[in-house]
Amino acid sequence: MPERKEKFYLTTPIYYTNGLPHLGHTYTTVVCDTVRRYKRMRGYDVVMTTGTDEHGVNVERAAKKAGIPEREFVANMAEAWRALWDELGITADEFVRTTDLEHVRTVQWLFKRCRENGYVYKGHYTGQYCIYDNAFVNDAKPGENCPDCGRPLETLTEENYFFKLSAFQKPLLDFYRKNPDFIQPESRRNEIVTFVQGGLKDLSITRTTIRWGIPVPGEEPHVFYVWFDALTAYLSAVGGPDYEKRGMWPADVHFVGKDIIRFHTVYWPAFLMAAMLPLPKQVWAHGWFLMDAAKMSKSKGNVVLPRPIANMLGMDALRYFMLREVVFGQDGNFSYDSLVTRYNSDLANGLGNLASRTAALIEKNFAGKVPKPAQRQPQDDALAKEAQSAIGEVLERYDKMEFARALEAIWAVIAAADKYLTTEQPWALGTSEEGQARKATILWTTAELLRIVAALAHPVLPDSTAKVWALLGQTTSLDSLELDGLRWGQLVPGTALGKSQTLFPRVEKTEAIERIESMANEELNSTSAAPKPASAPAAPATPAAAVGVPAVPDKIAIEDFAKVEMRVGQIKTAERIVGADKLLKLTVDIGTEIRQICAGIAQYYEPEALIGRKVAVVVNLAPRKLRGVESNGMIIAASVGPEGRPVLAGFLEDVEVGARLK
Ligand code: ME8
Repeated sequence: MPERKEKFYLTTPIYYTNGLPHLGHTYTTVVCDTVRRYKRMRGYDVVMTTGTDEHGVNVERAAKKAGIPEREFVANMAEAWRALWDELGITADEFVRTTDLEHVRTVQWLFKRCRENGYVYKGHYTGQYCIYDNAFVNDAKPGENCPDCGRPLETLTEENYFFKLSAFQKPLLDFYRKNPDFIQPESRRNEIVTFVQGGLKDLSITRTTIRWGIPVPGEEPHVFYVWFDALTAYLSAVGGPDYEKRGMWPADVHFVGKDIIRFHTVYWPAFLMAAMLPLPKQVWAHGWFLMDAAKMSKSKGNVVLPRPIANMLGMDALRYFMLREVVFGQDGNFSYDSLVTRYNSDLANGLGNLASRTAALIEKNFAGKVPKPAQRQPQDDALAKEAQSAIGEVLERYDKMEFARALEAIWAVIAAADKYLTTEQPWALGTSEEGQARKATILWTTAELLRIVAALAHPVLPDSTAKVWALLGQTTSLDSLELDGLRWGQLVPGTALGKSQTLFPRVEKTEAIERIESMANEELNSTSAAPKPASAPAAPATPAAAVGVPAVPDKIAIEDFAKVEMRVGQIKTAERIVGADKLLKLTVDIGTEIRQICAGIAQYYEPEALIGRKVAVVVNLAPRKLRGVESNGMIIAASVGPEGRPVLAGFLEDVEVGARLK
C-alpha cells in the first residue's frame, strides 16, 4: 500500500452529445467506476473524470433540427448523461463539458504552448471528410463512403492550423519503447507502433467551416477541431493550466474503446509533448460489446439500454455481467438470455443464496449473533486457506484489469462455501453442546468467508456487497475499507447480524426478458436523442423524465406533417394484457388491413365498450413491442387533466373506414 496517499487519476472518454448512453458507453464507464472504487479501497486518492464532447457539426445540426440554440441543446444533453450516471450509481468525481469555460481556457492555452514551441502552422487542407465521425479520412477518394460508418464523405478545402504531428514519429516510438505499458492491451500496442512506424502526417486542428466550436483567440473564424478540443478535456477536468496545483495530472489511465485508440495514443501524447506537459501513463482500449455479433449503434437499431436492465435486475447485475462475461480488452457478445442466466445462476443462486442461507442459520441457531468458532477441523482450515489466498489473487487480477478473472476467483470461493455447507450440514447437527460447537465453527467460517467475498467484490457490485456487509453486522462503510488490511479471521464473534433481505430475487427468464425489452421499447419510443425545446415547460426533476423529452420545434413545415399518415380505423376486438394494467390489445380495421395495436387506455375504457368504435389511427409508425406485445400503429386520444386521462378522438359524422385524415 502507498505510504502517503498516492494519487490515481482515471478517465472515461468524453461522450458525444448527439445521442444518449447505451450499453457500450455504460461499459467503459462501469469499468472506470470499478477501478475508481478499487483504487480507493487500496488507499489511493482517486479522481475519475467523465463528461460530454459538445462541439462540432453534428451538434450544430441536431440543435437546428430540434429548433433550439446549440448551447441549450448541449446543456440538456449533458444533464441527461449526468443524470443517467447518477441514477446508475456511477461515482465520477468530475464531469467535464467541452463548453465549460475552464475547458475553453485550457484548449486555448494548450494551443498557445504548442504554437510557441513551433509545432503549429497555417496551411490549406483538402480532404474527404466524414461529418458524422468528425474526421478526415486519409487516402479516401471523392465520392467514397466513410469506412467506419458507411456514410458519404464530403470534399472539404479550408484554411486550417496544422499541428506538426510528423515531427513526433521518433519521440512517440521512443516513448512507446520506454513505456511498454502505455498502450494496453499488448495487441493494440503493436498495431499503434506499426501505424506510427508507417509515418505521420501533419494534422489539421482548426476549422473555419464550423461555427459551433472553441474559437482560436484572435484568429476567428477558426475554431478548434474536435480532437484537439476533446482530448484536452482530460486536463481541463483537473485544473487545466493550473494542473500542478490540483496534483492529479498526468492521468494514470485513460479507458477508451478501440475506436479511439489512435487519437489517445498518437495525437494526445504528441500534443502534450509539443506543449512540454507530462504524458498520461496508460491508455487501456477495450473491445466492443456486440449485439447479435454486430457493433451496437443507434443507426443499426440494435442498441441495448442500461436503465431497463438496472430497473429489472439491479445495476449490480449489469455490472457483474459486463465484467464477468467479457475478457477485458476483447470483444464480447451481449444477449438478454445470457444476462438473465448469469443473474439467476451466479447472483441469485450463488452469492444471494449463500448470504441468505448463512444469515438464516445464524438467526435460527445463535439468535442472530455471529457465533464464536470452536475447535477447527481440516475442512474448515481448507476453506479458510482458499478464501485467504483468493484475497491475493483477486487484488492481482484487479491490478491487471483482469476483471473476469477476479470475479471467477471470488465465485470459486462462493462455490467452495456452498459445497462446504452441503457437506457439513450444520442444520442436521443436534443442539447438544458438541453439536452447537460444531455449528458455531461452520457458521462462523461461512460468515467470515462472506465478509471477505463482500469486500473483494465491492468494486464491481457496490450495492449488493454493501447489503451483505450490513447483514454481517458491519457498521463501517465498505467503500472506505482498506483491502490491504483484509485478512481471514477478522469477523468478531458476538456481532449482531443486520436485517435480512433478499439480495437477488430469482426471476423467470422469459418474463424478465420481456419486461426488459418492453421497458427498453418504451424508453426508445418515448425519448428522443434530442433534448427539450426552448419553449417547452421545464422537464420534471426525475432523471428518467429529464432524459427523454421529445424535441418539438415551434413550427413544422407542411412536409413534416405530411409524413404522418392517419386514417379512420374501426376497433374489431379489445382485450386486456396480463401484467400490463394500462394497456389494451386491440385489433383495428384500417380499410386496407386489420392491425394489432396496443393502447394505453385500459384504466379508462372497458374493452367490450370499444368494439365497433371508429377511431383516428396513425398507421405509418414503425412497429414496436409494448410489454412483449407487438403494436402496429397508434390510436389518437386527447390527454386530459393533470393525470393525462386519455379520451379517444372520434367523428361526429359517420366516416368510412380507411379514410385519410388531413
Ligand atoms: O468517440 N462497446 O465519443 P462516443 C463498447 N467524443 N464500448 C462502446 C461501444 C460498444 N458497442 N460503443 C461505444 C467519442 N462505446 C468521442 C471521444 S474522448 C476525448 C472523445 C464506448 O460518444 C467506447 O468507450 O462516440 C468508445 O470509445 C466510446 O463509447 C465512444 O463514445
